[in-house]
Amino acid sequence: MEKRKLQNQVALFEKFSVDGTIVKMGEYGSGHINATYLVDVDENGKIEQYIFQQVNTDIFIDIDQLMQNIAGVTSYLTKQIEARNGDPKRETLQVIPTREGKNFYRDEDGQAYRVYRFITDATSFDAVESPKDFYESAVAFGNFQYLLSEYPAETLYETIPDFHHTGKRFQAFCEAVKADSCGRAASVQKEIDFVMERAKEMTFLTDLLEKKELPLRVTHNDTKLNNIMIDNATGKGICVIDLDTVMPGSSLYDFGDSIRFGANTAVEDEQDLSKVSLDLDLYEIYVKGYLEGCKGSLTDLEVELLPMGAKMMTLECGMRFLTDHLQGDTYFRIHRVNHNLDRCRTQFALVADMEKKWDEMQAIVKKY
Ligand code: ADP
Ligand code: GN1
Ligand code: MG
Repeated sequence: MEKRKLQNQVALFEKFSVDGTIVKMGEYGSGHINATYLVDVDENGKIEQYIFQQVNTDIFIDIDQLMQNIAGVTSYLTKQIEARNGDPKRETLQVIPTREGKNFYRDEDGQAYRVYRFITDATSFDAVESPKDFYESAVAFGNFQYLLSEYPAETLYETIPDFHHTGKRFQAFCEAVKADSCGRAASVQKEIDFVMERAKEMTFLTDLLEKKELPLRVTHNDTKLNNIMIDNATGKGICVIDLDTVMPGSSLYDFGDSIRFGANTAVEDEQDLSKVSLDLDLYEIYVKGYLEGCKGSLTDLEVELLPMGAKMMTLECGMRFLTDHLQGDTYFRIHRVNHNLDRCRTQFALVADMEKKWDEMQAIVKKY
């Protein structure tokens, strides 16, 4: 995706139904997919803030469908939150329409843009700074799952088909190794071997979903810690953001991806692999919070397989980073040479550590 220049972004922001003068606009956040800006607008002397995004149209093919999903989910959540006397302006994303009443704007080159109300007085963390934040994020992601448990899943479009079908991700990986389009395969043989040694495990979760032994639910599918806003005053997980991948999926994807990102003792792109490990205390805190947030809605098998969710999501994500490295970094935004390779290595180091701590991971789940 080619990012537009900032001065063009100002003109694009003016397509949206916001009345006031833009006083500040700058790049914001550390997502890997969209181009995100924070915009300060003077509205009759009061500064209001908005998130303005150029949505990644290389990755999300059908923005109409993507925004219909988001509009559907956020208006449903608004009702759920109101019924519980919450504040929907802070507890769910709010889409700001264009002046023509559409939920996104497409420019003449086919690039897509949207605006959300900025969630004020809250923080999205790139790493766990206190165990309490991680616990609160678990409750919030569990609660998100719970609030959407009656949502008509059949009305949701699959914005990225087979997003967490690890078996299909593995096939794509094998094709990337074979094609070796950038001539990088020989230099990452160790990482390729790591994947191949686990080839048999790739379809573990999807087999159970296909056999209906695991239920298909409406899930978030990208439950990184920085996709949740933690309220600065109360420390509660106030709002789940980044709803691009809300689709039918498994609760194990949501649980697993949170562990992958948040219970790692190192950041996702750490280069010193000796710093990478699974923090069992954080893992336990998350198990507790997630189960509380889900309010008893998970089946016994889902609970039993939580450790497997963590391992599969970490393995899959590492494999996706490696695939992108082999294909020349066309998917995840990189900020340095070999960035995706570094990200892949942390994921595999974490998988290896989970395998070592497997019995403890299972024992913790049994406790709850
Ligand atoms: P990406 O798909 O690239 O990760 P996100 O939608 O997650 O994009 O946005 C990137 C970052 O921008 C988030 O991690 C968060 O810090 C910030 N952000 C996004 N939406 C909001 C919002 N409505 N209010 C406050 N911060 C937001
Ligand atoms: C991407 O959008 P963001 O940065 O929250 C990716 C996730 C990966 C994650 C790895 C749509 O998440 O699937 O797990 O990077 N999102 C998409 O950090 O591919
Ligand atoms: Mg994000």
